[in-house]
Amino acid sequence: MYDHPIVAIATPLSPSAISVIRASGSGSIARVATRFSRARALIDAPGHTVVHGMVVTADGAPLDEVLVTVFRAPRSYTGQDSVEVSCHGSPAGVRRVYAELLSAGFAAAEPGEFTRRAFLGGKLDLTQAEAVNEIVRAQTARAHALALDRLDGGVSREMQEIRTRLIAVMARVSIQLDYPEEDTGEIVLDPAEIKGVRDRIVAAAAGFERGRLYQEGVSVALAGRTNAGKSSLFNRIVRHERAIVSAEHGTTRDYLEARIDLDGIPVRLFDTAGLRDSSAAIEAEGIRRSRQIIASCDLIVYVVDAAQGMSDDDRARLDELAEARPIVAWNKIDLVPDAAAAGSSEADASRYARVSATTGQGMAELHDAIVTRLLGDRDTETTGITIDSERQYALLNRAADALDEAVASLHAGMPADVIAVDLQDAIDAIGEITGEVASSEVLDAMFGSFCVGK
Ligand SMILES: Nc1nc2c(ncn2[C@@H]2O[C@H](COP(=O)(O)OP(=O)(O)OP(=O)(O)O)[C@@H](O)[C@H]2O)c(=O)[nH]1
Ligand SMILES: [Mg+2]
Repeated sequence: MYDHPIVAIATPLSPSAISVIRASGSGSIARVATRFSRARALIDAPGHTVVHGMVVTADGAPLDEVLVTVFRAPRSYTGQDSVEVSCHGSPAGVRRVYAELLSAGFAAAEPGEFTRRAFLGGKLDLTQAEAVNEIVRAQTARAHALALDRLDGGVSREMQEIRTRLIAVMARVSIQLDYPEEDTGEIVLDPAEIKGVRDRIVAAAAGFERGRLYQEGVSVALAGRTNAGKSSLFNRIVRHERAIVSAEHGTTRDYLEARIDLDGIPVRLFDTAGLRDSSAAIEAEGIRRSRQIIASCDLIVYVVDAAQGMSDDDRARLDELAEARPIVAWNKIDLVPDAAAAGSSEADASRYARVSATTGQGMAELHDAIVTRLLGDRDTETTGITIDSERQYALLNRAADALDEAVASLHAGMPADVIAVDLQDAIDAIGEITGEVASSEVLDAMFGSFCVGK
């Protein structure tokens, strides 16, 4: 099972220098050879070599000039015989070559099927398989580097160590269960030992918050009254005259969005319509939409016109938003260089920034305030592993809960079989993270989210 020949287009279908069609499974090399001008050369090619030739139809008509890379089992990504056909990157041409391979008896690959085969063939564990997908989806260099570390097995190693320690504890409980007559004393289990493993699991789970941040990114909204300089700040941050700026109040109607990279965190930055009571229908609608955006963002930068000072209106809006703990940007500081005293008695650097969208003054401080807030306490431990997968996070929590139960049972003097149940649950949960224990439903759900051809 899972070794029938499959094929997929592995690169996006848009005009490009080269596109890659990938095939794997038993007999895949011979099958490609039935549509290749130099069949013999391909069939005889050693693994990790490249054969030049033409893809041809069953009747021998040429379709494209290609390079075929040959991989022989078990030295391939999937562990099976595989080929990668590098064609010219014309979407129409790539489709013709692909169709020809289907007619040669290949099945179309399911999403993630290559990686699923790699997992089943013992080439990767589940954390590494997920890392493959995370690498493909990474939006910033930092997210990419973190995912690459997971592919290297950082998470796997930590999970193996945790599981080994739990199994050692379990072995002692099992002896007690199997030979109760041998030793009538208490179980030789130290709650502190279980607690130690539990803390390690919790630390790994904390790495999820960090992983999420870099992989999924966050949304940040610029909010404030009309004319405070939100659009000017937006343009300055995205380094592009993107939003219309004018001295007229109510310039921005629809909110604008830009994607930026803040120290490796992928950020969706929103410029919004200035908040004021407006009877004009279009502006009122823009404000309504902007409020929705502001409410849904992870972080709000509230822009105050420092030349005007903080108005009662600003104070009311800030009260409304208090729960979100907005960062307050005092803009137009170039007009009022001494305005610090006027505004922030609490000169807390993470909550206030004095900036000028016009001169660029204070932008680095604003940047730092935003990044500090986004990282919060998430980046305190920079050497720890990061986790991006909800699946892994849920399993870590399940394991930690089970160990909490085990510790509580120990303290309550429960019998060994009760403690064994919780220990086993924790061991299974950690085993599911790496895939040592995995059902086909888990695999279906996981690989279904991959790209075809990965
Ligand atoms: N001197 C000075 N003027 C600024 C600064 N930032 C913005 N302005 C001016 O303030 C006016 C309003 O700027 P915008 O960026 O359009 O303000 P906004 O908050 O987007 O306004 P709405 O879209 O109406 O809500 C423009 O005339 C800008 O040139 C600044 O830092 N210093
Ligand atoms: Mg604006």
